[in-house]
Amino acid sequence: MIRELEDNLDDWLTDELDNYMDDDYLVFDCPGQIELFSHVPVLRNFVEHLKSKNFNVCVVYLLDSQFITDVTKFISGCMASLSAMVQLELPHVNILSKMDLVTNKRDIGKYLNPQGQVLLSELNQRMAPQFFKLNKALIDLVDQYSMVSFVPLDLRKESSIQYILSQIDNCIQYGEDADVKVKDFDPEDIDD
Ligand SMILES: Nc1nc2c(ncn2[C@@H]2O[C@H](COP(=O)(O)OP(=O)(O)OP(=O)(O)O)[C@@H](O)[C@H]2O)c(=O)[nH]1
Ligand SMILES: [Mg+2]
Repeated sequence: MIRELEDNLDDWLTDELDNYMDDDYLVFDCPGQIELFSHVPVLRNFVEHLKSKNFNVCVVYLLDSQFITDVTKFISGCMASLSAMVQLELPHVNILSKMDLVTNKRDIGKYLNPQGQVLLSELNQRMAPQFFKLNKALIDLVDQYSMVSFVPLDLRKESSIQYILSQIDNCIQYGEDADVKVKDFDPEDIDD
């Protein structure tokens, strides 16, 4: 039964994707349930399908700014992002969203480019000693990958949106083909 559903979905998706042209830019807003990115292969299969259709795919992972109100929450957000990175194996942009809700932006740097030792000491201050070893193991994981950093998104600011778009375009190399296309090339122009 599930196999049949998956086949129907594949057929539907194949038909839908055939409607798009080479340089179309598609955005899929995925549901927030983390297990879809960490435990079950459904999104991985979806991505493979897109890649088989020659789409350049990039993950844009949004973490709410409320996650930086508490270092323990922030670490869980980093872990969820890492799970998606490992599971999907795609170019990946992490975004700290809803920045309009952050009133004190003074310490924001430590969350945008997290330093393991700083996070570890804050985590340890918040938790009982029996968790120190676990905290160290978690932070080591974030540090080892040294891939977890965030770009802030403030929807009120055009420049913020433009910056994020440029990061994503860079990841999927959107527009790069356009740069090298010489459609109207006229050999006679070469002498000018
Ligand atoms: N202030 C503010 N609110 C936002 C922003 N983006 C979304 N929201 C609000 O936050 C609430 C939750 O929306 P999202 O964070 O997009 O989450 P969702 O899509 O409902 O849920 P999942 O994607 O499944 O996690 C809604 O009421 C949105 O209007 C933002 O940039 N700033
Ligand atoms: Mg959503």
